[in-house]
Amino acid sequence: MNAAISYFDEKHPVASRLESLNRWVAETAALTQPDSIHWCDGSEEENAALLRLMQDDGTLLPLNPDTHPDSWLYRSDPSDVARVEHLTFVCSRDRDDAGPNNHWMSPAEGHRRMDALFAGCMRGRTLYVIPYCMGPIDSPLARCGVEITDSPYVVANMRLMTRMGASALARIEKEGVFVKGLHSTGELDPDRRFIMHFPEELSIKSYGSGYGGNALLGKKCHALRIASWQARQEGWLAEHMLIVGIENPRGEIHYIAAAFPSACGKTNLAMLIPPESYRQAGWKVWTVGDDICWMRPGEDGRLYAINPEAGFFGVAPGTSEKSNPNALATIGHDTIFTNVAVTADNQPWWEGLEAGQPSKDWQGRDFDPANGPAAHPNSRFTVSARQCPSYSARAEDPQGVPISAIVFGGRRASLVPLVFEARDWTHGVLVGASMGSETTAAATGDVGVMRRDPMAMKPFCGYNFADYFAHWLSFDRPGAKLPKVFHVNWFRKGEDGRFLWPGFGENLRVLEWMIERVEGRAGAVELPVGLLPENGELRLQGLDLADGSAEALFDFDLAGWKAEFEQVGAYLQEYGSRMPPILLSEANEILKTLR
Ligand code: OXD
Ligand code: MN
Repeated sequence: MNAAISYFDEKHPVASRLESLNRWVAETAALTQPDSIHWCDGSEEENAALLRLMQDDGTLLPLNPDTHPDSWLYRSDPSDVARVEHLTFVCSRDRDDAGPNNHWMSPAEGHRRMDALFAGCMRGRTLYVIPYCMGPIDSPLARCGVEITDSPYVVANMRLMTRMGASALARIEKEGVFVKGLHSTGELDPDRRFIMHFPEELSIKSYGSGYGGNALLGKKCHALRIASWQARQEGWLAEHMLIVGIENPRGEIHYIAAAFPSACGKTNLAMLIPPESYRQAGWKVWTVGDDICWMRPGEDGRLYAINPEAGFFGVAPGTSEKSNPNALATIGHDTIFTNVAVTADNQPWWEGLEAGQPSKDWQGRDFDPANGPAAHPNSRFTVSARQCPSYSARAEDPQGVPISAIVFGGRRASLVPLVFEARDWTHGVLVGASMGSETTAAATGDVGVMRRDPMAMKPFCGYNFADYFAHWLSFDRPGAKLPKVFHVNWFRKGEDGRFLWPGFGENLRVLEWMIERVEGRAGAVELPVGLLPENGELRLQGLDLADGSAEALFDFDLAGWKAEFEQVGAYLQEYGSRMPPILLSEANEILKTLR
């Protein structure tokens, strides 16, 4: 008998009616040699047993049950705390399909390297099979996958971040198609760590990291890299965007999708609490998603979006009663914290929490400021979205929500104004394509370095950016009722190095202007780079801005913009003949006007 098939006996029962799934599990087991196989059903009992197992072996430490019931602390290996972009590959048959924006390896070489790492790696461990669905289980926009992992921490996180277990398996068996994700934490050796994507095979192999972005394969690997490839073939978009509903005093809700690079405030914007005067006037904010957005044109020509995730894997540092009270309320119970510090009474703690004091740092050492921050700058919380007080009633709508505006935004200390609007869809695609932002701790490498991060997808687009921009442009077709496109910059600084804009809840003022523009009720002034709010149309009453800030936020630096567009032109040229000519000419026209 085939060695692979011997994995299906009394000890390793067949658990699916889908032959291709059983076969893949058997082949993987034959390669990785686990002691046992567990098919996850997603039940409460299963979760409780896994949590108990991890508590018993010290993987999870219980937090203060009075202040944070049913919540856990996980301390990762100190070398495994963020995404590893330099070790992340797209293995397409043709190198040009992956594009200059991705590291590439041939599929044969990718499999060879990964299979060598996976050989025998699960000896002494349990192999978990996690069927999951990205998106509401009954949504035509949702897509399914199966992750095989040897990490119970991954199982517990996938349970919070996706619709996982029996219902997902039932959908997979009905559809017969699923993304295959194979993961092992391996020996956590940074020199034996790779995250590889095989988009033509709808498969992922990830070895040597337990960190969320590398190991929860439903998230970045499936819902962005593989899904962006699938979306191009099937006529939709898989984006690194939050989705938020803004309800005005008339009770109308506009849904906005916004792309910001990792750790640039997507979670805060998605959970925004309106300023007091707006609250009194009846404004409300509804959270649909904080990281990923799948959109496709509906019959009425509008774009409809779902959040493929079921939970938040949010950055803890900076989360406070002031910056994001909804997030704090969300993570008050049933939350897994990763790499945060703890107080003397065992509550989770991080820089910017503005309450309590750290006693032990993220590595479990007595806190000593000489060792650096108490919580790792990329420490995280994993929690079900259903716990969020502002969770939208439409978040589980299988048809998704109609999108009124798309927002791009980077972290730019200078040049880029608080807000501007794109003239039309083509200009909007250029605005997204030319996004720049300073790097953050969400990926290993230098922090604070300006880089081009088109549509906040630099680390996540599973194919050539030139083809991706062409795909975006293709949505502008007869009958389309596309959202307006905007660009924001919450991070502009004054000459004294301080942020000019207070951000957080006050960002609603900027969203209000966008909505007024969508409804045709606000004016705009045209500059070469886009449309800016007409004087007085951005509501600033009641906002305590420092003298000159309101002007400085919109200050137009002609020489700076010329330099910016020269760089953007050169950047787009790097993609060669695949770059859509219309994008190059649009950038050129702007440069000419600036000159
Ligand atoms: C994330 C990221 O975790 O973008 O969402 O890194
Ligand atoms: Mn993200």
